[in-house]
Amino acid sequence: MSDTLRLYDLLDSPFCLKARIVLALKHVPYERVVANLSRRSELRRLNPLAKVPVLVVVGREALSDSSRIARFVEGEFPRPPLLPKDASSRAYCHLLEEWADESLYFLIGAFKWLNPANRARAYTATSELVPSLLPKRLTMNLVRRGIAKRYRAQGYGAEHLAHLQERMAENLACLSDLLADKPFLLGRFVTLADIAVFAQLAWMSGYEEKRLLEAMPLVQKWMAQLEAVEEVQEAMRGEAPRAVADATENLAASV
Ligand SMILES: N[C@@H](CCC(=O)N[C@@H](CS)C(=O)NCC(=O)O)C(=O)O
Repeated sequence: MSDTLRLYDLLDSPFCLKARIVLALKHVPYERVVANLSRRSELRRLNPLAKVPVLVVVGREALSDSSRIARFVEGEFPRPPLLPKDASSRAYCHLLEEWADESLYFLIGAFKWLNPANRARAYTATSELVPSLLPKRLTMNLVRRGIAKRYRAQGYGAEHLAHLQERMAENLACLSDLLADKPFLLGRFVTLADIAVFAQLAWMSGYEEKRLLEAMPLVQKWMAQLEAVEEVQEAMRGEAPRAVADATENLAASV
């Protein structure tokens, strides 16, 4: 079997960033596939929900969902460990990851797509979604309206932004309290909890609500620490790690 990994990816997706950071920290090389709209049916075959990221282990399986991808990569490439060993810390790590992936994502998605002040930036950041044969602005308008409709179905529109921003401020205050006595969320080492929360807040940093971080020095310090890591910077730019013999051998050995 081939040991090639292929990541269906979008740059302005926090879940893709989470997967890229995990792969980067473990120096696992992969091919990046831009999951633009012309690949929609290809993506749907790999993941019936047509969501990114999807990690394809060529000739073996396709893994969708950033949390599943992270656990697969942890199993195949244990170094450096990103999940705690003991059951209680592991459960706590999982809860923080869920909080990031569900609550924070919901709020930041609303900021990106419902706040008119973010529209130009949202369109630029998401432009790789639109293949060159489609009209960019028209397609982005359709994408935005589709997402706004989903928020509306849950009772939220632009008129609720102030409330959602207040909720984000409360969440950031909790995060700040969690970081008051330790450098990372579970202590001295980076875990998947840090990566999941960081990926969401790094996404928010591209938008007007970045200002909410300014009132949170401990959160800013924690983010700056992660941003200073070269592998994290590469993942943020969408660059895959270069091949490292050790990493590919690791996968091959487990097949
Ligand atoms: N729980 C999934 C969420 C993935 C997700 O929602 N991805 C978004 C991009 S940030 C997506 O592909 N959305 C397309 C859609 O909902 O149609 C994960 O952790 O990977």
